[in-house]
Amino acid sequence: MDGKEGVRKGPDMMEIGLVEQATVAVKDGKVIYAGPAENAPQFEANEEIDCHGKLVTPGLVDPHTHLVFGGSREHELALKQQGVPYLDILKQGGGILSTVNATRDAKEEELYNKALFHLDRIMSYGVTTMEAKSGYGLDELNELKQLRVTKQLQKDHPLDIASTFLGAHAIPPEYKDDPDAFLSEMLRVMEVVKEENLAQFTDIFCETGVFTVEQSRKYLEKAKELGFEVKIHADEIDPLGGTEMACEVDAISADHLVGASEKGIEKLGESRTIAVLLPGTTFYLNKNEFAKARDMIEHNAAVALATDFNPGSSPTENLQLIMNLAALKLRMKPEEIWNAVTVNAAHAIGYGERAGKIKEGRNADIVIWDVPNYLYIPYHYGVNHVNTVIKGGAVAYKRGEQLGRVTVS
Ligand code: IZC
Ligand code: ZN
Repeated sequence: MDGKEGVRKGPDMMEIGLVEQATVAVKDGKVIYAGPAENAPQFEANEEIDCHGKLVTPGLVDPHTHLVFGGSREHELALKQQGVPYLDILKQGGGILSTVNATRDAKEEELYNKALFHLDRIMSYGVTTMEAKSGYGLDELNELKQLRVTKQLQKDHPLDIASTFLGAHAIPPEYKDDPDAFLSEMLRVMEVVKEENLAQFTDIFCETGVFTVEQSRKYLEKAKELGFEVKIHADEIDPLGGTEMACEVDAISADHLVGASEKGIEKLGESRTIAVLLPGTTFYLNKNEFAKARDMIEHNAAVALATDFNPGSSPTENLQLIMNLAALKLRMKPEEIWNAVTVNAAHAIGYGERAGKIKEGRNADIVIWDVPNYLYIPYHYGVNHVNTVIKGGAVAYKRGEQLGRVTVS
């Protein structure tokens, strides 16, 4: 249940610390015992939850989402069916830029209510800690607006949320001919983000038609000078060499990596950079080539998995579905998948010492599943297996009971 310390790289991803016939005891929101039932001390329990025949795991961690946005992009589905590539839709002013328009038009309160709706749904699938990126404002006013919504949600919602400034997500029409000037402007905004403590991480979309590897490297180096840990959207669609660069700048995570080169994969194994893979996006972009998870693990990389929840390339809150895709499309083993959505996912967002494990002294972030064993979830797909989500010792979601916090108009 606890197992090896630290991030789990390569063969260590097979270690899950499984305990059969376990007891978990919780007091004041913290785990005070986790281990074999037969070794558990006598507790005076106020409340007991019978988990016979059920699986109990740490709360899942979703380390890559674009949680706060206006509008939706269902009209792009028809374009996708006609075979129009994602980057072409963006080039024509759609895609990310269509969400930027909708986000700029939305009031803070609308964004808040919409994100809250999605957040409740994310938690209902077993997630207790996650990351949320900005990146649909692309100017000071609207980037800060998104980040303030995230900050308010951090205060109001039981889920723990790590915040990432993704001002460098696309080139807005105002800067179409001068991406370098746009990046300079985002570096200026980043200083405000730092002063107002609105994000722990900085991220950039390094991709054909967006930002080059060299632009991204410079931008992330500056972000580090400002005191941010850095992340990168790398080699998602075209293989540009972003994976190597991410390792060279010591990014905490490099995300997507579908087109990672052999050299990039080797570097992941030698660095502390965690490979955050997003097979839901590859599936939803209708691609045949998925990230080379097996090569990465064989080269001793630490792999994590995330939904990439966003209105364009991955409209799903369901991290369990990502676990199924990881099994079938990334050929990851069930043990590796569990580490990728718990321990490694937590490390990818700086929560390695706080989330991803059921461990004495830690917050009691626990999921009770309606399944007989841990192999079952990567196998039985398309439904929600959660029975109960416990966050910080309190029941935050229970199957069959409405959360009912908000209505979305
Ligand atoms: O809104 O399409 N890839 N950013 C980079 C995204 C996907 C989100 C989006
Ligand atoms: Zn993303």
